[in-house]
Amino acid sequence: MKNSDIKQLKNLLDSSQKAVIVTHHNPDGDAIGSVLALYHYLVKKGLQTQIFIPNMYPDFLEWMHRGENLKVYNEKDKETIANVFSDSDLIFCLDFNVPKRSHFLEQFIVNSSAYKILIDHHIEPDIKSFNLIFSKIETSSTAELIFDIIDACGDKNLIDKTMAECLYVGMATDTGSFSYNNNYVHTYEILTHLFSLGIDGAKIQRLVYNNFTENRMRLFGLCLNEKLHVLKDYKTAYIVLSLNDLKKYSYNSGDTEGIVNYALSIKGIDMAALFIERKELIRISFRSYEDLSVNKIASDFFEGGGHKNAAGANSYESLEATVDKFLKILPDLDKYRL
Ligand SMILES: [Mn+2]
Repeated sequence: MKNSDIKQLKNLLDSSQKAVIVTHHNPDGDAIGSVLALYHYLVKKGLQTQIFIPNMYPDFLEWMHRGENLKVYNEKDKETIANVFSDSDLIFCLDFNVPKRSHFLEQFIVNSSAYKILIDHHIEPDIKSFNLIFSKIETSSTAELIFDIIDACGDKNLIDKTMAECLYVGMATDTGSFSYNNNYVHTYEILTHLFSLGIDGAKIQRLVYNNFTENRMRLFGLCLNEKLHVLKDYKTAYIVLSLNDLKKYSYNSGDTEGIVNYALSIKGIDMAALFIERKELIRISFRSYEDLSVNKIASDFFEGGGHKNAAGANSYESLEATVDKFLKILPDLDKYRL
């Protein structure tokens, strides 16, 4: 983090009145945790702040203190939203690297003349689209970056228990509860501070992870029992879910979160993929260990991206064609073990 960037941010915070915070489509724990922590900070700094998210977050994040100004994009509010964006001095873009990842909100970001600030940890940020960029790939989560930025602005004392909970959720969910992407000493230094503010780690873990609906648990059962394919020769395991499977278990957004990690947890497997059929596209999640770059596979074959060991992509071919395409990559997998 450059001193000059922090200085610029401090000046912006002092000279601005209105801010908007946005995050990516299908917001996850890090997206929402980061957005809420920053929201509480900006409010404390005296900024009139509005959060917009492109679509609803999953149920297991519902308990977090979201303040009064969080709105989910809605087509019929388009004009009002456009006004808020154009009326705003600052737009904070959190946990995504290119405007199109914010889906419905992209148009408002691109069209607004507000000062655009990116805070993110995905590779290859689109530098042309933002005025000020805080991008750090080697960090556990965007939440961790939010902590560092607040700290660097000299405002660590403004982080309260509510904000600490939000930051903890971001850090925990982006690291599988500190089971991957978890070798940064600094992550634990931050955690020490968050716990000193009185957060209850066990309670948050329970709220975030141990609150499956019966349907979601049974959907996991289906995945592991019937939908999992293991290709030992390629050290690869993958799960394929059709629209019908999802319908049968009354799928809700977030229900498939974490399934792909089970495939990766099989002994001898170092790459896992999850294919989910949606109405208009196939959503793919990739996970891998160590040197195997699933980010590169996602971008080379499916116009996706993310992190080296955790990436996502969309496919506009059929479910079968998409899986076929994936299977054809496997004989050349060693190319991606960098
Ligand atoms: Mn993240």
